[in-house]
Amino acid sequence: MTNNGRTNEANGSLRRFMEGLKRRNPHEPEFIQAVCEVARSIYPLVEQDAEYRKARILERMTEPDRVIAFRVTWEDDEGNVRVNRAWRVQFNRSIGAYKGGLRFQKSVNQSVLKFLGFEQTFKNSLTGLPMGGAKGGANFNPKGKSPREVMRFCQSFMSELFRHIGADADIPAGDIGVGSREVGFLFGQYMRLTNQFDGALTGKGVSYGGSAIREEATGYGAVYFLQNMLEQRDESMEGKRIAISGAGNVALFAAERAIRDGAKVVTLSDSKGFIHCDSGLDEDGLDAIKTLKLQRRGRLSELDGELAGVRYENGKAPWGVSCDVAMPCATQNELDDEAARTLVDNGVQVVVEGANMPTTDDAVARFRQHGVQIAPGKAANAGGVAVSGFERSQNATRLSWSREEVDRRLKDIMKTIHDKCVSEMERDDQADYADAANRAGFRKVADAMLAYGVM
Ligand code: NDP
Ligand code: 2IT
Repeated sequence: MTNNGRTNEANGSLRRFMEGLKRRNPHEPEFIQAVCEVARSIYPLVEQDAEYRKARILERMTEPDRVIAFRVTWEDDEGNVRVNRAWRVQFNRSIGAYKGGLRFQKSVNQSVLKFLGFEQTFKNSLTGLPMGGAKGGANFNPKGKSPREVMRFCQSFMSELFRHIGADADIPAGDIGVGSREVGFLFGQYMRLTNQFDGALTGKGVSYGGSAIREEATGYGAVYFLQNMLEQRDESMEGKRIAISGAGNVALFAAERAIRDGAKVVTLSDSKGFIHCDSGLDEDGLDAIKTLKLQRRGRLSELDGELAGVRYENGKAPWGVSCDVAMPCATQNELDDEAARTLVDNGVQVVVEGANMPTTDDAVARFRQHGVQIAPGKAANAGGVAVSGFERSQNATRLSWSREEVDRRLKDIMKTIHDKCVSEMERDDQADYADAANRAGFRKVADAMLAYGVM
């Protein structure tokens, strides 16, 4: 058969695979989007390998090991009984115990958690640490809830979840709406129910088994990944204009690292609008924003006119501001084609995904078409789960490592992930960072699955 014939046949069989996936998972657009993006990159590997094909590796990898769904009942401060829906998606444990965060947000549903669990499997593989993929959460909206309501919700949530997790079984952590306060409530209830103090959750406070740098890890790691990309281009962070979206855990620590490393952070955003500081935020300004967002749980709009040189824009995303680097660090599909077009027109060179799947498919296509490099979330934001892996190691050995040691290991892991991507790109000059991350993450999981036989 000619090369063209083979390509057509491969495209046909990828199309049939995607049609089957859509039929089996109706009403799950985020999950289908995530699989489609990965399948396009790895299909050539599957096609070339008779063992992968015979083992139906792609069909098996796109079906979670199990999805646990449960009700969470709790009482609000007025004594009303409230009911939420919750899940833990245990996606794949071929290379280690299930590992991945918990998200509490009104919009959480099974599709979102399946996409996140699927991505997590590849991300965790890229870290080189022995961790499988999982994700969980609930359609609970923490906004406007009192701390006691959040505590009661977390305790009720854990009253079901505890039987499905464990230090060597499944290790949850934080994600949107779940930070160190929530992990504290969750771990307290886990301990009460199991009578165990162990590493069944990560993201714990440092005084009760948490790791140094876990809070900073995702944002710092994304900036370390960017530094590796810039080095590859013979460029540096100095003076780079970086537009960041989000003002949560990932965004704020990405901003901190970027400012300390000489870049100009020109934007941050929340779900209501964004702030623009054309000369670049300084550390004092960032500290004020951290206090507002992480401690007072307020809105960026409260800063309007409060910080010198900072302007608030209501109801808009930050992508209209001219920048060299865009770092979407809020949520999935937050950067669409129109935003991509504006960024390209304004001269963006690099996009680093701090969030999971923040760039829509057509925005990715537009960036590719214009030679803008994209660091995919599963590589660039892997620093968070990597330091969660370090937290597990510290818990298992009853030791705690210094900030310097964790930071050094985080830097090393981000460089290793970057270099794995570069060597995949050297194997195939058509591949970009996203293809490379998908392929590098895939091989390890696929080979472990083959080793176990048919299961
Ligand atoms: P946080 O809850 O700490 O912060 C989320 C931020 O994004 C908030 O500023 C929030 O605004 C904003 N946001 C949320 N949803 C939307 C939306 N629909 N439109 C606009 N803004 C929105 O979450 P994290 O920082 O932990 O997570 C951010 C992203 O990073 C997620 O994609 C997550 O999956 C990913 N990630 C997180 C890791 C971690 O360790 N925490 C690790 C790797 C990836 P507001 O303040 O108004 O709510
Ligand atoms: O998306 C992610 O990688 C996370 N939310 C962190 C998961 C973890 O287990 O630390």
